[in-house]
Amino acid sequence: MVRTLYVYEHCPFCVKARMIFGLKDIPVEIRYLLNDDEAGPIRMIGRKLLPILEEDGKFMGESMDIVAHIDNIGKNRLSETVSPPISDWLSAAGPILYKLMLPRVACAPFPEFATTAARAYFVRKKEPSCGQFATLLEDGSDFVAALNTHLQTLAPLIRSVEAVNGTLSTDDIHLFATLHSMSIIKGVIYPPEVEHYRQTMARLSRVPLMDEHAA
Ligand SMILES: N[C@@H](CCC(=O)N[C@@H](CS)C(=O)NCC(=O)O)C(=O)O
Repeated sequence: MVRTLYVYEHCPFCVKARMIFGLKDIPVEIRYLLNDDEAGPIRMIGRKLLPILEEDGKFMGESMDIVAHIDNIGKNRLSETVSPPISDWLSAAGPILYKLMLPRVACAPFPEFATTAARAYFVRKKEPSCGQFATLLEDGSDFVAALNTHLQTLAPLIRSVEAVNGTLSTDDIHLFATLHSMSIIKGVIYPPEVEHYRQTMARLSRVPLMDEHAA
């Protein structure tokens, strides 16, 4: 069966969908769409939202639906046991992360921004909800400090570097996607347990971190 996953490199939801293929060693072709390509996703699922999985000519949106669908193939399913402190940690990190990540993503050399028009589309679309990127880039040091404090509280929650709760679960999908987004922010200090976890998950899921583009 031929499977194609349409993604943006920076997108945390796309990271979630990509991860399950790596974790389960299931082949998939990754295709990047330009950020201003509205017609493609709308033709596939009726709205401009990635990730989208194409399987035998059929299309599926929603990252966690894709995760569940691929997880149902073969052995080694994700555990259904999740840990409330992990979702609490993620909810608290989200608002800080958002304002730091989006302006940095907008400057990175990702395939979804291969044209000037695609990059401009992203900025135009995200700035209204997030604030002027130039201003956010000028001084984010308080936000970075807040993120670093928050990361200290994640370290004791990591039970294994191969699975945050000891057995792979959707908590790993959500947590790694957030750490992946964080990786584009320079000055973030990862406690050793978190560093080991994010490097291990990048390897196991075959989704590279964005460290090299950190700004
Ligand atoms: N609930 C969706 C959310 C997906 C989502 O928000 N994707 C973003 C990219 S991170 C998107 O395609 N937004 C439209 C845009 O960027 O124009 C999922 O989990 O797949």
